[in-house]
Amino acid sequence: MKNALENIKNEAIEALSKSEDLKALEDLKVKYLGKKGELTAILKQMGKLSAEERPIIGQLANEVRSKIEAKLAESQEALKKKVLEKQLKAEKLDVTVPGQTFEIGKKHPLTIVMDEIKEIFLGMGFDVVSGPEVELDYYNFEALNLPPDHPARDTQDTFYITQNTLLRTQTSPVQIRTMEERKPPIRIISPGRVYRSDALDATHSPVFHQIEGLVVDRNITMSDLKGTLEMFIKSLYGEDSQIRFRPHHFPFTEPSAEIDVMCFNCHGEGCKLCKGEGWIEILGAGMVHPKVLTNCGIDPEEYSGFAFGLGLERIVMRRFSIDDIRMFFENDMRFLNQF
Ligand code: 2U9
Repeated sequence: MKNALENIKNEAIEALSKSEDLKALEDLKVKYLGKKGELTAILKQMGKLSAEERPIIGQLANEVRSKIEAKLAESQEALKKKVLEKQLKAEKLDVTVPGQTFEIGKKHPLTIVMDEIKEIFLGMGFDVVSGPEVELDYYNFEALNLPPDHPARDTQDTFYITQNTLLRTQTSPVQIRTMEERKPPIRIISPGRVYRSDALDATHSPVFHQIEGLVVDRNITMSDLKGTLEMFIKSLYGEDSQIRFRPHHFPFTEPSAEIDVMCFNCHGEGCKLCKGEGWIEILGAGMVHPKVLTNCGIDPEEYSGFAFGLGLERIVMRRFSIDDIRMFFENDMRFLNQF
């Protein structure tokens, strides 16, 4: 039995030294020291021994158990240390590495100017109203006093979806819908996308942005129109901006005008920026045609109004000296990062 104990001790210590992981150590602990382990098996034979031999073998067995437990603890400690070192190496964090910079988002140039114009009119007591981009022929043309054979209705200019649905060519339908839904006084602007069947080139895009405005109340006159637009242009281009009204014609306004702002580069002399004109066309406007009011259930004998419209891309291109409208939607970060 002495030899058996000695063999178990050597075998166990040898096996513990070779173990590669904590699970293997646990299995060896069960194998040698467990209830059904090899050491226990030997101790069960103690009954066969004489009274003199029993204490000797008992002590030897305890020494073998202690040595195996000591070796087990040492191996567990060594393995745990090895696991920790491996983990630390794998998870090493070099705090001297420079941080990752994240690109922060920026406002698109069209949004910058669109928001500026909205703020100006909100400051003058206007509401901002939106409406559908897929419109009925009625709201985009008929209600605006554009007769069925008017050239603007031609498919050369308009994207038709069906016989009487289309992509709106201006945001005027929003004003029509608002006049159907609200009683005067009305003071709104309607910014948004509009669509025209134009060939894409540096100055034309099939989709662009407009901002239209409408005021309807009692006793609204051309003076109100001139005063409001002058206030708007001075807010947008500075207090010393000068504007001029040129007579024009639109089917939905009478009288109508086109409004220019004096070129801020040459102060009216004429230069490259204003193509030698000295003045830059900014928007169109006029007194709402009585038929349009009537179409919306508003009595032109009791109420009057003015309306205006401007193209956003044209204004933004001039402000930032952008010479190709396609830059607005090609999402070139070299372009967008400049704003
Ligand atoms: C209603 C009645 C009248 C809107 C108007 C203009 C003049 C105008 C152009 C500016 C540049 C379109 O984007 S653009 O090409 N617009 O010149 N727009 S009056 O008149 C209205 C609108 C709604 C009910």
